[in-house]
Amino acid sequence: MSLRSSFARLLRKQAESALQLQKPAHSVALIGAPFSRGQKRRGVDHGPAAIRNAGLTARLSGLGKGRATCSSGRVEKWPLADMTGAIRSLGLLHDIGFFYVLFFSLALGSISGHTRQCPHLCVIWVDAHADINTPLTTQSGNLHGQPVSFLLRELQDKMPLLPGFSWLKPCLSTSDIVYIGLRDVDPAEHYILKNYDIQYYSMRDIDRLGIQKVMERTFEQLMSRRQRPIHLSFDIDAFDPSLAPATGTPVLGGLTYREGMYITEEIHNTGLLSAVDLVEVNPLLGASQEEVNATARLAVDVLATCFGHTREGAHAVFDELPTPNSPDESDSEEQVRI
Ligand SMILES: [Mn+2]
Repeated sequence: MSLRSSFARLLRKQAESALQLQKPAHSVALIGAPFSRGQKRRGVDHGPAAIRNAGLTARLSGLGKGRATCSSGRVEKWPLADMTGAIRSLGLLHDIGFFYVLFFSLALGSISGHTRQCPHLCVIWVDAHADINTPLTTQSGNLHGQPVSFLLRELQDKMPLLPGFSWLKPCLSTSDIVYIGLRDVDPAEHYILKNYDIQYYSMRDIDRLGIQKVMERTFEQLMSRRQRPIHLSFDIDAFDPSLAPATGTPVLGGLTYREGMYITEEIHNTGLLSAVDLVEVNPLLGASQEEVNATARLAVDVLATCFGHTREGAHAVFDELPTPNSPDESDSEEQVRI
């Protein structure tokens, strides 16, 4: 019996712990938004596919955090539009755990939809850019540099009425958002950050305080009155271009790999992460296939860490180490290859 039965026992044990881990509390739904409007560079609409091809689904499932569901919800039909419908369709998942949204330039729609599901959410915005120009201050005219201004209640008297945006209701206050990683901020954006008292940690602040302090202060700021769901908007250009070259607006001097992973580890550890936008992976902008792959792999690492991968090891498969012998197996021919 010995070897076979211990093997069977081990398998059974693994199956049991796998079943336990399939509690829906950690379901993850993925929505690709192959969308490139709102800016001039094409190719970012291939970002979701590149990230999936880099093994995202398997990686998330492998964390033992339940099923990663690749939603059939591709949102290209609703460019810039209200994502409430898509997010509501994930509402069931959300009631019992995480959902996860993979977007580009659609923070407008995803945050807007998410706030209707979770009115008291807060936003952590990790990006080289503040994306907070108003349509009247933007230098590039790119909508992808403006989404936050549309969302903030305090800025509404500075916003012109634009055709096609009537669905959008401002849903965040300036105290609901914290920026991390800024290093390319336009003058009007700087004015807004300062004068509207928006909390931000530029790369200089990260140099000065260290990433651990930055995360501590971020949570203090957002959770001081109460714990609330977190919407993470993570632009891959927050990383240094040496790590994430395949992106539209790279800026030197970005996050190191370790700083990026620390941010998402800490967010995961709060247990409050409710949705993630991972944006701006652009496979057409890598100088080589290797650059594209490196950027997509980095995105997968960010997302895996959001959902429980840790650098100290994810122990999901084992809740207990197998012991060598029960008494009836003491004479078994357990073999060790030497
Ligand atoms: Mn950016």
